[in-house]
Amino acid sequence: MIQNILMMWPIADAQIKDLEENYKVFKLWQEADPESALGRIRKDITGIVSIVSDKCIVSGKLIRALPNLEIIAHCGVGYDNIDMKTAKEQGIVVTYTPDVLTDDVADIATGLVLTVLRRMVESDLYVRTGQWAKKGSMPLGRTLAGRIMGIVGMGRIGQAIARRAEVFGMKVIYFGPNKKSEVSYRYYSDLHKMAEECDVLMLACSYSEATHYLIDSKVLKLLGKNGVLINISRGKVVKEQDLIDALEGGVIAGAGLDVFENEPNVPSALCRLDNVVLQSHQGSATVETRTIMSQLVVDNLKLYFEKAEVLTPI
Ligand code: 8YV
Repeated sequence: MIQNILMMWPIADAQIKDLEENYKVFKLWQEADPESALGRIRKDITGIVSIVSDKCIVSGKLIRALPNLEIIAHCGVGYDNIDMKTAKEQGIVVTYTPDVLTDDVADIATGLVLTVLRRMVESDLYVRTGQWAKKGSMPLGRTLAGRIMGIVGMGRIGQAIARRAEVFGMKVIYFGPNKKSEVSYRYYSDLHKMAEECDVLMLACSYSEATHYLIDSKVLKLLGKNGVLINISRGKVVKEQDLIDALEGGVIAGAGLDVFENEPNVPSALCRLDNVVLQSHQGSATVETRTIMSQLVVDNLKLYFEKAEVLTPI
């Protein structure tokens, strides 16, 4: 029996081709009227390929509308776009792509620390706009070595960021729901205490009810006027308006943001600020990593349909 796969947003090209050679693939983003297309094919669909995107919300309503759905193969390590409760209730197998993107995401996080503290994006603009020649040297940046990085979420990605921070001579501390036996960094069970203690507050946690709006005006005030916030997790971990107020009011020194509350829409207030470096959710966005992530999606689907097994279940 040929399996019918619903793809809501593209993964890497070669892996889409591979899927098309083995299955019937419905590319929802190419449909002029996705609602009615779904209505026509919904009973045939046995698998979904999803990816972290505002275009790819695997809601409870969608899951319930597909009576023969067996597997959701997700391309990403964060899966907050999938209604996991409904998937579990309906007995749907869900897979994701952990580990393979850890280094790339940690690199972007480290790059943001470097670009914000050393004012590299500002300096690039200073040169391009001729201000260097007109005004002379730029205001000074800040040294990384000796600064304290407080990491929220000491999972795989948090640990990879910590290793990089140490190479730059930074001291690492962390906050999370539990102390981790595999690391020796100082653990804080109280986010407020850690925010007060650190210079760079690094968000590397997953998004859930527990981390929704974890970073608000109170945390930012404790981070303080020399503090910097870096977010490579999910936009909704931060109350974006509180962050804008803190940056505009000099409550914190700067921010490096790869993720936003309402992607791909970024508030113009953030775009106007010099002390902020913005990225378009680029954590795993390399040719190599996106290929490996996409291949893992394909491998999970194939193994499931051939042997009722998967490689990386959630
Ligand atoms: C996305 C991510 O998968 O894995 C995650 O949780 O946020 C990213 O790696 C990627 O941006 C594709 O949308």
